[in-house]
Amino acid sequence: MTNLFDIKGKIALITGSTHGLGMAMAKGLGQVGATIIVNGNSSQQKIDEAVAALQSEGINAVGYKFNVTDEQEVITAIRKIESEVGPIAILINNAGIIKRIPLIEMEVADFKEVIDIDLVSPFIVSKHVAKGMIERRQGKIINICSMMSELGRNTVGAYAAAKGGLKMLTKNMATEWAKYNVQINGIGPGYFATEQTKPIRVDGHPFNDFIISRTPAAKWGDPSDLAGAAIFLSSNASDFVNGHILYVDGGILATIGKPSNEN
Ligand code: GCO
Repeated sequence: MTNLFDIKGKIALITGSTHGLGMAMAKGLGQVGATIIVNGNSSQQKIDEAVAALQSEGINAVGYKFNVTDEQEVITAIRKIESEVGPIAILINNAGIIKRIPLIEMEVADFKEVIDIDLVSPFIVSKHVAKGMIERRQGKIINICSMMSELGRNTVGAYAAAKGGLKMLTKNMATEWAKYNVQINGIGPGYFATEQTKPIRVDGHPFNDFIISRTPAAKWGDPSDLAGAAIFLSSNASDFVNGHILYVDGGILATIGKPSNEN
């Protein structure tokens, strides 16, 4: 039986992969033989450092700096990647920001910035990568959703609107592109120990205790916990899976939670 999870030699573009969950998925796919395209827009130094970290583990990695919200930059970058490295077989739309501000206090500009990066950019990048995938009749697109694709939380209204929209955009991409043998799915991470969650994860922070009690696995996820889901949705093992959001959340969405006096 061929290895359904084999992605050796496949080229995977992961947006926002210089750190955090993006870097973790880059490592996961790279360690099983995929060629990783690292993307970031903050600094060339961060991209170079991320590429070097992957290469130090024997992973074939190349870095490209471009702004995922700028359609012309995306078009140029995809052309450059596909001529210099090869066809993009796997796209993970991971780049995203969060602004923790109560809606009543949030400036419209802040709201729009979150929507632009977290929802509009996956549309822009997917639209231009999918053109090649559709021509080749093969491709995998993974949109990084969130618990906030399903649930609201104080102060993250713009992020929840974006991630809820990204869930439905995933389903619509599947509706329009699945007939070309392109599989488009989502991964919904629960609460993971990253820089993005550091402010709400420090010991003694009430949210830290809340998440531990609200997660049946009773811990924060480690970014490496996402590798398996990313490999599955990037491989032939998921060729008949489409429009699905795979939650990797330690069980948060499975439960209403329990009172503090129950174990
Ligand atoms: C927050 C967190 C979450 C997580 C993740 C959960 O402030 O609630 O940052 O948004 O990052 O998205 O799935």
